[in-house]
Amino acid sequence: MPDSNRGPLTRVAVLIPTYNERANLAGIVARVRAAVPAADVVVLDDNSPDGTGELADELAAADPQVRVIHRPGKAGLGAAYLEGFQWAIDAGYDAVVEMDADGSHQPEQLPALLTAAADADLVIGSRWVSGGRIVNWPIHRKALSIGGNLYIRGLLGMPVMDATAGYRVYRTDALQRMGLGDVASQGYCFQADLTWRAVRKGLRVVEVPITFVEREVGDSKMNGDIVSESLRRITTWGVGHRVAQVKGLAARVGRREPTWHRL
Ligand SMILES: Nc1nc2c(ncn2[C@@H]2O[C@H](COP(=O)(O)OP(=O)(O)O)[C@@H](O)[C@H]2O)c(=O)[nH]1
Ligand SMILES: [Mg+2]
Repeated sequence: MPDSNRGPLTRVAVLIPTYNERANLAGIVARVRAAVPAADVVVLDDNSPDGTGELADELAAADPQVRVIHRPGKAGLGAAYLEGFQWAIDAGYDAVVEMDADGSHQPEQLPALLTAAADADLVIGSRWVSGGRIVNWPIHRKALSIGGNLYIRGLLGMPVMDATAGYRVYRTDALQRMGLGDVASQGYCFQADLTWRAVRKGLRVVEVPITFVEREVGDSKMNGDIVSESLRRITTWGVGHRVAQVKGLAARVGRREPTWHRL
C-alpha cells in the first residue's frame, strides 16, 4: 500500500467550476455551506458572460468561507479544476471536493463522501454502484454514461463503475502523488483521466452511491467535442495499456527461453 496520510479530514475546499451558472450559484453555495459548515467553497469561474463571476464575488464578500478564482475565459472543466487543485494544495487543504454548480451533485450527500475519504485517496460519488440513481436524465445521456463506462472498463481494465463521475473527493496528498503536470484532458474526460492515474498509482479509490439529479435551470455544456476528446484519449490510453500488457507477457515468455533451450 502506498504511503498515505489517511484519517479524518479537517480542512476541505469544495471546488465548484462555473460557466454561465448565475441562476444556480447562490443556491448551490448555500446548500454546501449548510450541509458541511466547516468546508470552504471555491468558485472556479471561466469569465462567464452571464455574470456568474460577479455574483460569486458578492457571495464571497458576504461569507469569508467563500472564495472565487477568476479565470480569463472558457478553457474546459479540466483546466479549471487543475487551477483549483493547485490553489488548495498551496493553501494547505487536506482534501478537495469536485462538485457541479447545477445541483446535480447534492451537497446533502457530501458528508457521506467525506466520511468515506477518511480511508480513501479518492472517493467517487457513483451513479453506477448499488444504491446509485439518476433523476431526470434523458435516455441518450444515460446511454452515453453507460457506454462510456463500459468502454473504459473494457479497455483499461479499471475496477471502477463510474469513472466519468464528477462528484468526488480527493485527498490533496494523493493529488500530489498523481503527477498532474502533464494532464492534457480539457473536457469531461478529465474525470476518467484522473481516475486512471489514481488506479495506476495504486491509490485507494472508493465508490459511494449518489443520486444524480439533472439540472432544472440553465444549459448543459456537454457537446460533441467533449465526447470526441474522451473517445480519442481513452482509446489511446487503452491501446497503450494493452500494448504494454502484451510486451510484459512477451518479456516473461522471453525470460523462460533459456530454460526451454536446456531441455
Ligand atoms: N469553469 C468552467 N466550468 C465549466 C466548464 N464547462 C462546464 N463547466 C461547469 O461544469 C459543471 C458541469 O457542467 P454541465 O454543463 O452541467 O455538464 P453535464 O452535467 O454533464 O451536462 C457545471 O458546474 C458547469 O458550469 C468550463 O469550461 N469552465
Ligand atoms: Mg450538469
